[in-house]
Amino acid sequence: MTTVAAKTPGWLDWYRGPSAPAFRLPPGTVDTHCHVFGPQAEFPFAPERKYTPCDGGKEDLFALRDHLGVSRNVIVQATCHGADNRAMTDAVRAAGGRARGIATVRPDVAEAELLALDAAGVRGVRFNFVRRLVDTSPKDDLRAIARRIAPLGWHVVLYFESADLPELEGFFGSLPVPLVVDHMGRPDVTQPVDGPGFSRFLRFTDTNDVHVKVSCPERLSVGGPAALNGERHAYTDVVPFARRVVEEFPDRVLWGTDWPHPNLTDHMPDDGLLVDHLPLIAATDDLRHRLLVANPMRLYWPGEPF
Ligand code: 0GY
Repeated sequence: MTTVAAKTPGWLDWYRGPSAPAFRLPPGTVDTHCHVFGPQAEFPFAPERKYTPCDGGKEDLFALRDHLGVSRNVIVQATCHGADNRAMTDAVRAAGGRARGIATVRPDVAEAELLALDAAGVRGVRFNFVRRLVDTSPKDDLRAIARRIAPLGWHVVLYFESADLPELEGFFGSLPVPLVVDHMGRPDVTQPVDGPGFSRFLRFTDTNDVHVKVSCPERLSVGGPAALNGERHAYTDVVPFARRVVEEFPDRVLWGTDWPHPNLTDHMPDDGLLVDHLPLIAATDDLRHRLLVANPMRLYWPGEPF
């Protein structure tokens, strides 16, 4: 019998009744940042994980995709599954061409496994520097992984805290593959958008041709989901940061829901409200089309019409 581990105390489950967004996503929208958790009985979590989540399997992800009007997903390996990519690749395969994957691999990953991941729809690996999520990997190991994936045309997805960028950016710039950054490099939104911290991130983005996910307002916000004047506007303290990136790098921004929203502790977002955040951060149809359709299609489905 499979032993099912209990959830981390205080764990917040994803929200089962997302509202219908008022904003209609353009046809072909890609959610470039979401995960699957298990289900644990079928895909056990990794022994080295830092948290045990609720289940959030592929059927629930696909139901959310259809509810929101999303066309495609990029499913990012969640740290609770370590380098066991089976839950993620199972979901990518089940999506029948409507999903790509981002894997976690170790430096000694077999060539045959990389090829199998590529065939399943994986297009990159994630390097995670957030210490509450993973034990830090030696940079030599990460360099070795980057060299291994470069011939496949994959990229590296970087997840780090903004305070760590000064120490890491030289290393990031030395990697021989394209770079994608999660959640705008996690800015401190209590600081000015033109202050030294975010300016440094924008310079890093510019210099290294980085793609940036303008995702996770719910994770970055200090003000929280309180609606403004009773309207469906939430997480307004994050808006100036996302808007700045969208306007400065319109051809290199990506969007994602981050469902099932790991490790949130104060509230679980309504994914419909996250969609309604989009017109605030991308003010025109043209900017929204690039953010939601053109940019992710070029990166994850190159050559396919959109
Ligand atoms: C995110 C953010 C988090 C977690 C993970 O893989 C993960 O465990 O990505 C987080 O806790 O900040 O992107 O989902």
